[in-house]
Amino acid sequence: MPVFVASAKAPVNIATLKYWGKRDTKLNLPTNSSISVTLSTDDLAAYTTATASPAYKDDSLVLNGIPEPIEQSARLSACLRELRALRAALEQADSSLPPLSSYHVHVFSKNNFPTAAGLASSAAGFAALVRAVANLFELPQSPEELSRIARQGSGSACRSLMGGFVGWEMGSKDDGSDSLAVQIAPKSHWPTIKAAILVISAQKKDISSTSGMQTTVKTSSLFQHRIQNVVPRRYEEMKNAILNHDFELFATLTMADSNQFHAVCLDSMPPIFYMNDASRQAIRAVEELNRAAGKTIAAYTFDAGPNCVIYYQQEDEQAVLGLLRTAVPDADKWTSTNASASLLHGY
Ligand code: 2P0
Repeated sequence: MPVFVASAKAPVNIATLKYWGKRDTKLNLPTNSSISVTLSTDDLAAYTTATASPAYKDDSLVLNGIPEPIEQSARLSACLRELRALRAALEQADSSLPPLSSYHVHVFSKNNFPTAAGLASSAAGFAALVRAVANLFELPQSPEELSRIARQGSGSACRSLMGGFVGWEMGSKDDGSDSLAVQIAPKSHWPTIKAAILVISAQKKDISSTSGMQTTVKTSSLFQHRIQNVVPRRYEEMKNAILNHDFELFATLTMADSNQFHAVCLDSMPPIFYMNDASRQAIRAVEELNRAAGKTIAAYTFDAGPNCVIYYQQEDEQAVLGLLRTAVPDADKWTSTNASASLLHGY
């Protein structure tokens, strides 16, 4: 019996304007728009192969060689359901197409970075899965349209379907049809921006993003201020900073937004701590670097974990990486424990 095969790769994205909070937990509809930069290094990407065959008895997912219980994943089922519906529409329009929408699929995915340690593994994972199955089904949908599906796997996954600088517009519709990712600018627009990643801990985080953000939505008053008064304006400011190549503004907004995201976590009850002492040391090092340079040449940002991402421009690479290696005592250890993923500058 025939087996149909397609593969895809999707990169990690690191938010510079953070997604934190859902207005609909089933559809992953956010309480605010967000912005990210897609990292282009092959070291931080998910690689997925999807196969379909009339011989398969069920859907299955193997992640880094380990079978995952697919039937328990409502998110995965939602993505497959949507992709099958698009394929079924194609088959209805062209009866010569093989009926892949009625076959089960087997999905094999691997990534080479710490899963669930705040390095956006679910973002790359779901983006690669949606792209691979869309390739398998030969779907003509654009990355924006596919981002609507990837969003249902993991919110931040919608931003990993395109490169460069990406916005996720929260949308206003209850069905989520207008909550999707848009490319603000391709990588070629500002190719000199780079990202260094300090892997402070590869351990799985204590509190998942999904449950952390629900605690925040329910309990934080600072969060209400953030989504109503801060993010809408910051989204426009950051977008313009990107379009104008204004690194100082981009960096200042990025750090402010990371700080506010972690402040909102602390304002939740019970409080959520994602950064640790080494994270704070990295912040101090970047502050010191910018002070010494007399201008903002580096921006730190932290997601739902202690690991630090630092954005800088190519021309400042020596200053930025040099200072970090000396000012952050464990940097060499991070580099040597996991050389390809510890200290990266690949955007
Ligand atoms: C972001 N994070 O914008 C923010 C910053 C973490 C901190 O997107 O529940 O894994 O799957 O939609 O996408 C993490 O949230 O959460 C995240 P779900 P997701 O990158």
